Amino acid sequence: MSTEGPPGVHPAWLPSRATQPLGSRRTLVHGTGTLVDTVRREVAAAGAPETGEPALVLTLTSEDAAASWHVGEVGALGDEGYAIGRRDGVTVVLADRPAGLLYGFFHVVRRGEAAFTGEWPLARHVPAMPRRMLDHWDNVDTHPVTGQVERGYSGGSIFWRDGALRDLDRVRAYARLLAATGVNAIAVNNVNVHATEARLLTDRLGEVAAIAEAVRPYGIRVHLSVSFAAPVTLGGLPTADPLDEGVRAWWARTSQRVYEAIPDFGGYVVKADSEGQPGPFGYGRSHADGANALADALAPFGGVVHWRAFVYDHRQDWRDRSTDRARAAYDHFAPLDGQFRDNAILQVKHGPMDFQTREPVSPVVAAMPRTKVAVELQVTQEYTGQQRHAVYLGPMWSEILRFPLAEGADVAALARELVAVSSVGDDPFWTGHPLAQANLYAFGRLAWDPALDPLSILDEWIDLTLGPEVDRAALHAMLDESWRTYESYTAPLGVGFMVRPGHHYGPDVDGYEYTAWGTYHFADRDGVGVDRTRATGTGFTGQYPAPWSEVYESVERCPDELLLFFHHVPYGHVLHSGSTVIQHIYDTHFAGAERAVETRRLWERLDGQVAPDLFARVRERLDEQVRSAAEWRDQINTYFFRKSGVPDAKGRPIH
Ligand code: BDP
Repeated sequence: MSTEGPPGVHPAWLPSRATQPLGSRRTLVHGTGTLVDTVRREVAAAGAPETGEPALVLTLTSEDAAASWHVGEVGALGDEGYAIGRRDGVTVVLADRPAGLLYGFFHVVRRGEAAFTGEWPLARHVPAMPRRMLDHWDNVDTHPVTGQVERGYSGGSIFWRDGALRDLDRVRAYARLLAATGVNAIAVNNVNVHATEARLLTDRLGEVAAIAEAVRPYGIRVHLSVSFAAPVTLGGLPTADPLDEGVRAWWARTSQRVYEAIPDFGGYVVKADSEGQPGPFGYGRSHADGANALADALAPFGGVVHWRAFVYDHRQDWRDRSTDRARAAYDHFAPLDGQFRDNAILQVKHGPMDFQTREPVSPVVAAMPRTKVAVELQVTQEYTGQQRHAVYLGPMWSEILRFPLAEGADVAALARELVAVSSVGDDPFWTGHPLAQANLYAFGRLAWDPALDPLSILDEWIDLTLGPEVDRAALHAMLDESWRTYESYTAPLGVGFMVRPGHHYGPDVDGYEYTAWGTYHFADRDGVGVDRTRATGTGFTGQYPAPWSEVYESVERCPDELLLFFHHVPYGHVLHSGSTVIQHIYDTHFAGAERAVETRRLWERLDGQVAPDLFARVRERLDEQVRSAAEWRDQINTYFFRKSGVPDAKGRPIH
């Protein structure tokens, strides 16, 4: 098995170099099962010798070889956990189940030489989230508006080309990369299910089975986005009413066939009654009725339905200030708490709007204690620079996961699962911008352990991908603050959607201001921001538990970075930082665009240290980032100068 990945594809964080520390050391693997065999193949591919004293032992706890390692001390390791320690010159990985052994193996790879030095007691590692999932928004065909991968910035799909399933070598290499981060589930197709993709559930099911077979050796299960209208469009029934017996029987039969083809199939992902997708509202039913119908069909086989909470009216009247898209998910779903089946998981975007650069955490995450909630992030950088801007999202996600939304519980504790929209395509660098790989890597690592430091995760990625000798300081200087840098030259203080409509790249302050999408900033000559207070606004702040309902309600207590998300304030309003809103806009936009220039300068230090094609690709993207950041700076500053008439206190050029 090649460890470098398929030809023409740039190795990502698991080139053979990463497994080199194993190459000179004898390794013993004890246990049986598909994933144990995968570990054996990995060890062999790393070139580990077959004779001599073992330096690494990977064993299931049920094997005799585990007996001398005080297994009892670390307690149960579950389906995916492992324990790792080192004694008498031998590193040991123990796991109760084969998947744990695989994750333990990748732990050794991550640590490199350090896994073979010193002595340390057994330490237990179990994932915080039982499912760590990536949703691909891939179409089989190329869609006339959204292309083949919706919001994809890395070329075409790794699964399909020209309407047919591709050679799956690349997918096998992808599964290996994902397993090394801890991801254990993928949904293979777009949540907006078009006619061709709908058939993956029925007559094209063989393609899904082939993908499942390709990723299975790395512990990854396959899920499928399905259309709520499938009983009508595929089954020829007169209705898709979730309470109709014929409809329920159709889902049961169809799901049975899926499991005959793919015994470890994960389940369905559903976007219903949202942005034109069909759903239970069309039949006068609730979203619990809708989700439960599919959950019941999957339950006999152990499958789950991921039901998305991204449900809102995208045909709003922009003149009506009482409507608020931020409220929609909570308004639709919070009253249904307790009504969802055990195998129905409500998939909630991390913020109340739509993956903006800065949003508060969605109040839905704390509002449904009797419902299993998955938090959804976006690895693909739809609103954060589209893989043309170097933006490391680890710090943003870490902030979200650690946010203490409910009394005594942060988001990571409230969520049962973490899901993200994938950023991978058939691009030679996997993610378009080579540095965007770090986001994919960080997603898996944070889903495994949300307490990890995102900057240490970045170090892991640098070591594994670019090697330990590269100018790490330059990379940290480029990436550590890059999310905040992007925020500073784009939309200020929690205001969102100042992007060009449709493709969402580049500035267009009023692009969505007078449209039906519900994404407003309400800038006028006196002020800017959305009043979401209970006192005078949309009442959205009331969806939060204390203390956040009060913190966000209060213009004095609201954090600066979310001020315009929650309040409409005059341009002269003084922030906690001491600056006025208008001066903050000017200052951050000038500074952000300068930091983009600095980022480009820092990359030059890596010339000669990384592969020339990789170096060139990043350089080309940085040129675009610098251009785009200047464009953002000029348009945002000019817009607010013309609206407010307030000149820049520092006298810089604004037209
Ligand atoms: C938005 C995207 C759109 C997706 C939608 C979703 O612009 O392409 O279909 O989210 O999550 O951010 O369903």
